[in-house]
Amino acid sequence: MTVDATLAEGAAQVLRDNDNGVILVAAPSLYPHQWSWDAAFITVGLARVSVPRALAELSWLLGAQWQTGMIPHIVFDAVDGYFPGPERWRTELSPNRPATPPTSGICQPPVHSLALAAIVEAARHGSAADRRAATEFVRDTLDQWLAWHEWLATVRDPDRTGLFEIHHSWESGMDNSPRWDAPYTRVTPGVMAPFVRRDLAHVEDATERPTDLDYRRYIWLVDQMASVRYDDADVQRVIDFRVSDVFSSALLALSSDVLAELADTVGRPDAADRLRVIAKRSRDGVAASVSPATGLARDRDVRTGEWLSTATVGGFAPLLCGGDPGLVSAQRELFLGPEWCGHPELRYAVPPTTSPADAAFHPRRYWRGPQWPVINWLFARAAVERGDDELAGLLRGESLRQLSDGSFSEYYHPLSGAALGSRNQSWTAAVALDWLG
Ligand code: 9WN
Repeated sequence: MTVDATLAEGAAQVLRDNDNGVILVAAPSLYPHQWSWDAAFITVGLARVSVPRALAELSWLLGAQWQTGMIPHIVFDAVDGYFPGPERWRTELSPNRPATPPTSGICQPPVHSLALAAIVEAARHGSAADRRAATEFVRDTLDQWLAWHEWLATVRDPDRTGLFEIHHSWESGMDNSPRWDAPYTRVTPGVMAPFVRRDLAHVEDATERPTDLDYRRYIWLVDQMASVRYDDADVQRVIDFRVSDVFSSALLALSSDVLAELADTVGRPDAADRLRVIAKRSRDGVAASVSPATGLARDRDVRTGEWLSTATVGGFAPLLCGGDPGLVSAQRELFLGPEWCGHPELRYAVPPTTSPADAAFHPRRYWRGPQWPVINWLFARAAVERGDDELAGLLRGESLRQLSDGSFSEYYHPLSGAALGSRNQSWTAAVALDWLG
């Protein structure tokens, strides 16, 4: 077997091992449930193996959609082992949650249309039955995906700024990124029920995970949302954390364009039009956030109006959603330059989550510096969408070198290349499989 074939077989094996018969768990022990954006990346990998299995994964996630349109960030499986589980989330307090299965009460970035498109593409090369199933799924579920995008674009962006807000850093998927440091200084946990973290039991070293103070803030926000039964308007009123997320807004733009194309293919120009309105507004919002001083896009603290300027990978949002060619080419240069992928001390030329040149950079701690294969995949996928095959090829090549250790880790030390976090992480295996496909 060639090196690539061995790696692909290893990745496919991880997906088989993490399949519990209903869902693919995000990771074998650290994350024994279905996560929203993980499920999307996992589906991209599954589509390479089996179109029906890929459809089943998305279908399960969609089955947990809230009445508001929100797709929850965790769909809980009937196992224990993760904190916070359903008993801390208490989403049964909300009339909008699905009757079953239990879910968390927040969302994650909207990347699901990329998974849908991957299924349709795989089906094009598959059997007639695959093609029929994929088309029917797009047609039958389109309104649900549309409701999800519209919820983000309206309820989460009441002033139609083009940047939607999040109420917990878990919603960004980049939990402890320095992007959120300033807003978290304004989250001061009060008296709260005690809790025990379970994540630290599953990593080699506690410095790979968020701190205890981070966790107190995370759980405080969960309790605040539960205190108002996850009512969207009330949460906006009481929550200590309201931040416009530029990276996720760029993903909303990209995903809305991709979903609009799919809507056209199933004869839904009405939905396509609505999605293109969202895509344009989000893309404009991302462009307007770019700092003239640094060239990076910025999040914004809704509570104070302050732009947040830490040099994190979130600053490359325009490379995800595209837009003005001048802006995209300036960002591309910065991205490949010496403070980012071209930093001389990096083991692999893929984006660190925080620039090594920034004071907040930490090479081991989760989203504060390590490189995440799924993030590399997103930039590569977006480059393909823009016709930038050169950038996509660079990211693919370097990512596959990084993944050649065969551990399919959650994230990697940007300087030494060491594997960090969970091993056999489903989404890592999935993007490897897609790259090798
Ligand atoms: C909280 C599952 C998830 C990813 C997130 C990642 C991590 C959870 C945690 O794991 O977050 O949602 O417990 O740390 O930050 O992006 O979706 O892989």
